[in-house]
Amino acid sequence: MHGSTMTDVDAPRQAPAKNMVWVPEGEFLMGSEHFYPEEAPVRRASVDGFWMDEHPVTVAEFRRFVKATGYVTWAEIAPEAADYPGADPELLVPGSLVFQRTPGPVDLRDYRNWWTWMPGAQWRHPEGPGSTLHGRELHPVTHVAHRDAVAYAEWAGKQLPTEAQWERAARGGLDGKIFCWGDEFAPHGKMMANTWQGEFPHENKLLDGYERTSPVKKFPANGYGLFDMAGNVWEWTADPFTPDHSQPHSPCCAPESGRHTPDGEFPRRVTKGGSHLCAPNYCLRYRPAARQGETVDTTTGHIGFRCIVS
Ligand SMILES: [Cu+2]
Repeated sequence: MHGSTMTDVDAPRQAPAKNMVWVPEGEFLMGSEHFYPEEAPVRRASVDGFWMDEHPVTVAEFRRFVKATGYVTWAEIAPEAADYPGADPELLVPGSLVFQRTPGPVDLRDYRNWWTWMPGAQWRHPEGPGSTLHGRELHPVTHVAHRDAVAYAEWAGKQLPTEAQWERAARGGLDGKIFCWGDEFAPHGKMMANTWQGEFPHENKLLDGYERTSPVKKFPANGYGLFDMAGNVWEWTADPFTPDHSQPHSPCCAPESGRHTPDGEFPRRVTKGGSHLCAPNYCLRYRPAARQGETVDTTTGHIGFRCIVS
């Protein structure tokens, strides 16, 4: 329910699918100059109106897609040896990257301290073979590569958003604000998104109530009626990411798949929104301007997606 917000002004009468909300056309301020260089400069961008999923694609929704199509995700397929020069052959089995909280402080420059390549980890087993989706039907699906997100979108008759569409949507009509809801991280002490509270990556104070992903729609919607546009999971977009090697990666958000083609690294796409692993003391990427370039084959427990219809 979004009442008489500006979303109603130019909205076509009927949503193309359920649980989609209208993001109105218009100009907005894209980017930020207060955090990371890859977010600058602030510039005027404009998009046409479009429909967007009100929350990230859930486990239940993704399961329907897999049941209907027999689709096999990237993380379920053994990596090709040619894509991993020098890799230990024992690691060339289906798997994915799983976050593991460390017992104490670690060197924050080495993401391998908290990201583990885990054989058997995939969307059905987010923390590895022993883990299940029991009780997590309404959590965002994770461990999906870019092509898995595209395949779902095509099946659903939808598309992945561009970065500009995603950021326009995330801002919810609040131009130039730090967060999707304003400039204050926790207004009146209220947690507005599933992020990391405490010292990353060993101390999670769980002030938001969740250690890993959370069911969608547990935190307030933004001005357009969209949920989970900050935190919970990073979301794939359709846009290529232009790498700038002069800028250091912040590894809490950008584990490397380690996979390379004979021609070099797999291409990168922009991911948006930050995740449950984004910590105030370290990464601060639960903001609409924040962005990361992930290689298209990267799968983890903190990357998902949502779709649009334009
Ligand atoms: Cu982060």
